[in-house]
Amino acid sequence: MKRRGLLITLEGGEGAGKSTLLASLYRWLGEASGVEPLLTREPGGTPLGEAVRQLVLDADQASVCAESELLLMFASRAQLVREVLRPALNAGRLVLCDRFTDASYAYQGGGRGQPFERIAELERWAADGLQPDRTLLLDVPPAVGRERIAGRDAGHDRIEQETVEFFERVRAAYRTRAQGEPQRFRILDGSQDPDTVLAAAKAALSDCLEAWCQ
Ligand code: Z5A
Repeated sequence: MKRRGLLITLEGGEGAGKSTLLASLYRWLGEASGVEPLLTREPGGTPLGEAVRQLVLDADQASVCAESELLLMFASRAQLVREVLRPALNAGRLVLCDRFTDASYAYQGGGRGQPFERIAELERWAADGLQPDRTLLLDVPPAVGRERIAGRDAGHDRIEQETVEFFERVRAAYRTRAQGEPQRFRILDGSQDPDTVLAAAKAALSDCLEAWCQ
């Protein structure tokens, strides 16, 4: 019988340590599974998605309305699902995705106040109802995340320029989703040191990885 794919997603607020964890987690997943995982991200992951990313995170686009922002995130996602994720999962691959639909519930829903039922409708239609098998939520107080990225040379994208109150709402929405779907989500304390976070991430993935490898 053909092996089905495994979709793992990583979520968290700004400066939660996703990029840091992703690099070591990717290496570990490859070693532990014996196959090369596919690494992708949102917004982005396809030529169209990367162009959308440039546009939607551009700090000079100050007047983007919440509806446009939500639709742009889903335009990138619709393309990623059809061009990359579904084909990879149908081919039985292990996929690690930096953010997915939960980010739209957290940022555009929690942060911007877009109705969750509207996001759910877009999820069914534009994202083809695709659900991750496991989602790791890196949880840090927004003040900690903000402090971490304060001196970054690359500057701050449009969304990173939002207020601490915005990121408190994002965090609350993420936590509510995680609490509502305990089989899929694992909440990791992102304020711990990187080695401890990596160890917690490995433990949080071991059951689904083991089942998938059988
Ligand atoms: N977005 C959205 O609004 N709606 C959607 O549907 C989707 C996305 C999909 C792009 O995301 C933006 O798109 C994002 C949400 C929005 N906007 N915001 N904010 P992204 O994932 O590309 O960018 P990001 O979330 O802004 O990532 P980031 O700021 O680069 O943070 P990070 O990847 O979580 O952190 P990091 O780069 O790994 O670490 C930041 C610093 O902290 C760095 O100096 C590290 O060395 C340090 N660090 C990392 N881990 C630790 C630990 N454990 N301890 C101490 N220091 C640490």
